[in-house]
Amino acid sequence: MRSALLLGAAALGGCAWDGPMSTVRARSDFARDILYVYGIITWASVAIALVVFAALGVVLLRFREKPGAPLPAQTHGHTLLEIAWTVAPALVLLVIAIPTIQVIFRTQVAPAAQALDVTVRGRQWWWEFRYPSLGVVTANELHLPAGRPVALTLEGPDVIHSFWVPQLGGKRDVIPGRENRLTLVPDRPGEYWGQCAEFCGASHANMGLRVFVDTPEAFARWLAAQRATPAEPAGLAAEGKALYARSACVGCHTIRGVSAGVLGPDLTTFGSRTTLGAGLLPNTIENVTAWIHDPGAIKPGVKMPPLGLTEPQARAIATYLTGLR
Ligand code: HEC
Ligand SMILES: [Cu+2]
Repeated sequence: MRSALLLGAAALGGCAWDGPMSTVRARSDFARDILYVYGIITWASVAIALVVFAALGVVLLRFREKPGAPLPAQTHGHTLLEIAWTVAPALVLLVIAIPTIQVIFRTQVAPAAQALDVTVRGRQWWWEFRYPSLGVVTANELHLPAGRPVALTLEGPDVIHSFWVPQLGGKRDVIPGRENRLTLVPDRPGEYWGQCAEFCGASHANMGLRVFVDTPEAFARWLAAQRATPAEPAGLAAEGKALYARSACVGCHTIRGVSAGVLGPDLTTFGSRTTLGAGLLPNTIENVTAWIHDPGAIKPGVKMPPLGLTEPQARAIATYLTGLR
């Protein structure tokens, strides 16, 4: 009994109505469609369970063995019963199938003409976001304007990932060599958490993302900051920039005007991100210093090698990078 209670408590501990990854608080048309099907299936299951358990209760009570009672009537091949238990499940399936198929088609429609195009590239173990029409590239934190349709093109260079932001939509697979699409209209400003939902290797569990749905004005401000050339750093940050520019970092990372690597996230405005390492840690100088020093100690299997920098060197670069905003 006690272990059952403990197990139950542990399982329920994962439930939260309004957590940052709640599927029952839809914040886009896509998520609302999914929630609608989810609601139908849940309530249909509840209704069926009530009928089944009520029937079970009646049978258990009425047909209990009583001392001296004769064997109850035995039934074989009851045509009406057989028809009933064939038709009833078929009806249940129909009730589930019609809205499900409707929603499948609705969530596959071509994007609206005024939709904002974003290419989402899932990589081991981070996300790249490209806005081809705006000329912006960023990583791990996607900004979208509220109320405007967005057309995501999902692709990737390595293995299969799955893009999933429970309050906005997904899961939709990100498959190398083909383009999947996901179209949605985020309707309320806020911060929404996402997660890769297809096992993709050592740090799959550490492949998170954030979506910031901004008011149109806040989105315009964010966009302007992404496009601006960051101010020339001074002091420790200037030392960091010089160190960065002559380290192997430049082979993997892009910082507009400084380096043009493509294996790792674009760091042009890294300081404007709230998290480090695909949602893993808050983006602070301390954490970035530790990351640069030995990323594998923070994120198992990470595709960024330790580069043998001393702690003060790592700190100088971290100061430079977190100042890029
Ligand atoms: C071999 C390629 C490679 C080299 C060299 C490299 N990195 Fe990385 N870096 C990556 C990859 C890949 C990631 C993404 C890791 C992840 O989140 O799974 C990354 C992530 C990062 C991040 C976190 C970005 C984010 O959005 O969270 C920072 C900061 C960073 N690198 C800085 C550096 C610095 C500074 C150097 C040089 C000292 C460097 N990197 C050298 C490949 C590289
Ligand atoms: Cu994954």
